[in-house]
Amino acid sequence: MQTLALIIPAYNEEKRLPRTFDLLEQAKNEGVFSSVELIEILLIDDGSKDRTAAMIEDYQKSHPQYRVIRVVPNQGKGNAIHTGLKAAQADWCLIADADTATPWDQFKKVWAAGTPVSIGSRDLPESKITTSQSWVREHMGRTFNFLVRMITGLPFRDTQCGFKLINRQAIQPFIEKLEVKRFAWDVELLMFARAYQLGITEVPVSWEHQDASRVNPIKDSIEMLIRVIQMRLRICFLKK
Ligand SMILES: Nc1nc2c(ncn2[C@@H]2O[C@H](COP(=O)(O)OP(=O)(O)O)[C@@H](O)[C@H]2O)c(=O)[nH]1
Ligand SMILES: [Mg+2]
Repeated sequence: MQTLALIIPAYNEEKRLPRTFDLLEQAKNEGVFSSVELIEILLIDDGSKDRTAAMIEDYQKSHPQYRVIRVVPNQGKGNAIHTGLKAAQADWCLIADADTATPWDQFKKVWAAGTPVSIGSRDLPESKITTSQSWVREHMGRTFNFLVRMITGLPFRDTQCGFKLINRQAIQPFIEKLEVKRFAWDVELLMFARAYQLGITEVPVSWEHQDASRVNPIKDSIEMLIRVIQMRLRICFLKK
């Protein structure tokens, strides 16, 4: 049986993580992960200023599968995910946000896609958005994805959903080349996956917006766009 690791980046998530852990335990009991052997749950605490790491360590006493890796100081979501991908031992890594905006049962859909990289999407006809984000955030997201398609030629409607299944072996040839430490990390990984001819599927998932976002729709979107343009230039000169 193939093995699975969960990778959850966490920045100041002391308040949102307990619900995520409850939902995860519930999903495990309901057999959401029965097609794989779930061997590790890695939380990457990215220099949080609250009790995130201590809270996970407490939880770990009764749930030994959970493990916290601390990055100090805060370096960004992309860096946290790269850290998790390098630390994981499993065949597959499911990257998920700390706020369970995409319910755990959506794992079945990305798993069924069967490609080395399968990305959850909030912008396909079959995606199901149960609680929307604000008009501004939704349109910033759409515009960002439009520009990503224009600049990179990637065909995806939504590169930024925090729910992605990745075959660990398949990304080994380029994992050390990933450089984008903050929120545009997804676009970089997808550009590398395409350059290395990995199969990528965009999978419609359900999504429920959670409050208390750590992403600033204006400042972070501008930074992300600059990164995407830099990546586009860098990937032109990519040597395998
Ligand atoms: N490691 C790390 N994770 C972050 C950072 N900022 C946000 N995250 C994580 O990224 C995920 C998505 O963040 P969230 O605030 O829900 O963003 P949104 O729902 O996309 O607006 C959560 O798991 C956060 O803890 C950061 O600076 N470092
Ligand atoms: Mg969120």
